Amino acid sequence: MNPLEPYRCFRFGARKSVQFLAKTVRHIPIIVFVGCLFCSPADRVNAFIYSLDDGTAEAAVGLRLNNDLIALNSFATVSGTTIDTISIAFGFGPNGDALNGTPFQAVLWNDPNGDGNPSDATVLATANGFVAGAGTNTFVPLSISPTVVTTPNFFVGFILTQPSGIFPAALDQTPPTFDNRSFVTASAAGAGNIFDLTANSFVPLTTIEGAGISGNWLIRAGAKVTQRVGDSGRWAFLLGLAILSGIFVRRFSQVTQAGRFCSNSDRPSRRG
Ligand SMILES: [Ca+2]
Ligand SMILES: [Ca+2]
Repeated sequence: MNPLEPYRCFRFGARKSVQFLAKTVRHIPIIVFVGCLFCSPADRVNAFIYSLDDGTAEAAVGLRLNNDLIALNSFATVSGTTIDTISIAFGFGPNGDALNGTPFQAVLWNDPNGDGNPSDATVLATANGFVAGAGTNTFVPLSISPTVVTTPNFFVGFILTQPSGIFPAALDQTPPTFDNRSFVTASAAGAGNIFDLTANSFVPLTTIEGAGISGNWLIRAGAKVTQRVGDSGRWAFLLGLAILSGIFVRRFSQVTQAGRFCSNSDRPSRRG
């Protein structure tokens, strides 16, 4: 009698194969569940304040004549930013209280070429308000239509027609200050241009350092920043798949080894 039994060997291989598949696939629901649990991304919204100042002004900047003054800060955009508030603290000086009640317009600009310089800035939103708390480091918040910023930088600032000899723009000079982040420009009263900042000729658009003064305006932007969370679960999922692949290879190797042994004449037949 031939000691080899190919038919029995085939049955044994099939049974092992079924066991192998059963042991392997039983991990799949767990891995898929964990992967779905962590891979299901969700949006997390956080309030965020864009600011260059420490909340206290050491100086204030203004014009000797009654002209339109425009002051603005540059910020790098955090991904997922929606600006909804512009807050400004106004300056001080002799007759600083005369500023209170002065109308102003808060402005949000984008930065089309993303270089942090507002020479190409485009207006995204505005809001009108009145100066209050001048010279007291009190921020006047103005709500704007929630605006998503898609450029790498953006600018927030104000335009107002200032009384002569008043210093509307409050400046933080406490170190550290940030160069090339605060800008100023001016035009004749009523001629200030927020849509083309380079068109203001009384004081051409410049950094505050370019005007011989260092510091940063007390001008802030309030934002909601939306961040996608749960992406880290992707790696947990991939790790699970890697483990599953390892189990598959290991068990496949065992089955292959068993199959070869079964078909080998060295293995005695159960019938033999
Ligand atoms: Ca300060
Ligand atoms: Ca630019």
